[in-house]
Amino acid sequence: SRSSLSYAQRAEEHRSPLVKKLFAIAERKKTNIVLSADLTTTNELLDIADRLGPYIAVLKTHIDIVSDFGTSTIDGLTQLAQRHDFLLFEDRKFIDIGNTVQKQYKGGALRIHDWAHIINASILAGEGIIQALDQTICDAGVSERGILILAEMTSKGSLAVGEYTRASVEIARKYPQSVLGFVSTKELSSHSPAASPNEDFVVFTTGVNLSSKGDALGQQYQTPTMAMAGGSDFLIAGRGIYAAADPVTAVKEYQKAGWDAYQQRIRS
Ligand code: S5P
Repeated sequence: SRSSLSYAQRAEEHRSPLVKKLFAIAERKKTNIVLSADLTTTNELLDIADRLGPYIAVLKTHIDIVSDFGTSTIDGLTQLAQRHDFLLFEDRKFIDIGNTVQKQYKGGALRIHDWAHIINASILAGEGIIQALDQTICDAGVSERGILILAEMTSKGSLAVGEYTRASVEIARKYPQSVLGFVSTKELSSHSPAASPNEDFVVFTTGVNLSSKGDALGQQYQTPTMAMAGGSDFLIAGRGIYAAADPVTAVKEYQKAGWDAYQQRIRS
């Protein structure tokens, strides 16, 4: 099955240039860690991206929480992504009607399409949102842009379950040009009946922490080992890394845990 293949094997067979690049980065740097860099000033964000960049495959941002956001934020992130060989994922969680999300993605104050390789979106509003983002990506003719559908959420009482999650997978299948996969707690497509044999969605799993089970506001964690065993491909960790006493030591621990679990999976 897909989860016993290496990133290199999947890179070779994947049709998306962006996924090929993502898997190639993972192999080169021996990391499946996505740093959720939820810092609130440009200096702090760029500083953590520079120090932890060598150990991660993707840097995930919430660019709207950066209080002094500006051109230097984007230029800085873009330069660091090149220097340290990682991709940029803006965790904007688009959720509106198609016409609105096109404007939020392509223009506005944040210019997300200009700099973020990966974005995510929810299907609460139906298929039109994915159709809209797909159209923007295809029309721009830039190959290194893709969408993850937020098919589940890690917070307590999340309503993104069952039929909603199944619908996320069905919609993803209709937009192979732009939808790379999912943000979910586990691999989803093999549980769904219509899976075609060469389908290969990438699974990003958030709510990953080595030492905590959750926070006071409903966040729920699993460990890197649990997530990889569930078919995850990339592990998103935030406070477990950037809020540690020594973030460099912490990111190396997550990198090792994620990579060991990956190697165990492809060997079994
Ligand atoms: O279901 C989700 C989806 C996301 S993208 N649960 C999440 O926690 N996230 C995001 O992952 C969240 O917005 C935050 O940026 C990160 C988790 O951060 P941590 O500090 O709890 O690891």
